[in-house]
Formats: sequence, C-alpha cells, structure tokens
Amino acid sequence: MFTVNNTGHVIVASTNTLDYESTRSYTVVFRAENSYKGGSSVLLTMQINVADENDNPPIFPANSSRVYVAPGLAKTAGSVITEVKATDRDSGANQNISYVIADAGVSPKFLIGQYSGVITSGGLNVSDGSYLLVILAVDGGAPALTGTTTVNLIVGDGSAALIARVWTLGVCSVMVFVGKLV
Ligand SMILES: [Ca+2]
Ligand SMILES: [Ca+2]
Repeated sequence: MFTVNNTGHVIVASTNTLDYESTRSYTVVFRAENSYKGGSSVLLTMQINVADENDNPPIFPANSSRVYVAPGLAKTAGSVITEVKATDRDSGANQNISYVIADAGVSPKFLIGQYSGVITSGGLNVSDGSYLLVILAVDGGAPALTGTTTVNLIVGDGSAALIARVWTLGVCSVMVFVGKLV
C-alpha cells in the first residue's frame, strides 16, 4: 500500500485503496539499510493518517413517504407536520447536512428546518389536497453531494378521521403513514 522511493519519499501505491470510512490510520515500519556489504540498518515507525474525502452522499431511509395531515394543523403557521432525516457516512463538514425544499410552488406553504429536517406549516394558502414536497439533503463537502426524498402531504378531513380512528385503536403514535390506504 505504501512504498518508499530512493530519495526517501513515501509513495501511496494507489489512492483507490485508501478510504477514511474503512481505515483511518496505518502504522508503517520502514527500514533503511546501508548499501555497503554488512552495513547497518535502522527502523523507522511512522503513523500515516488518512484524510476524509466527501465520497458519500446524504441518504434518506426511504425514497418517498406519505403523510396525512388534518386541515387545522396544516393551516396553522408553525405546526409541525412531519420530519425527515438523512445520514451521511463521512465526517466533519462532509457529513453536516442542510435540508431544503425544492420549491414547486409549495413554499411558503410549507417550510423545513435547515438543520433539523422538521417540516412545518407556513400557514399561507394551504387548502385541502395533495402537496408533493421534494426534499434535498445537502452535505457540507466541497463539492457538496445531495440526497433526495419526496414527501406527499395529503391535507383533508378524511385524514383527520383516519387519524382519530388510528388513535382510538391505539396502534399508532405518530400521524405518518407510508403506503396505500386500505
Ligand atoms: Ca469519506
Ligand atoms: Ca458526505
């Protein structure tokens, strides 16, 4: 993985073999030999640290989700609608994630916390119906990498009835449903 040239410089055989997420440091022992016959030798132990590269994008646990929202909640500014969260295998700034909504006419109806991923109602002109929010997670690397998920918000009285029913059954503690209604 590492070699030394005849001027004493340490050479990385191939950068493809180095990955901060796999191995963060190597302890390498070099031996310098006197070229004369019977000459002495000396050992040098060196720790080589691998720097992190921004080679992992933010990843959401699902490509899409569906959230049913009671109209009263959706139309009240500041109400928490749902939350998204992406993860990133890198370190430091390379794993610091900011969230934005790719605006398709949904802003300022819905807002997202830049670092929290919490989606709240902007309280403006939210009517019953379906809203498709495309959420981007952008890491702090240079260049930055991006992950995407979509959240389909369905605002309507029917959802309120569903939520009430599920609460009555006591099988759900959050108002988030993924998949089809049955
Ligand atoms: Ca990395
Ligand atoms: Ca990253």
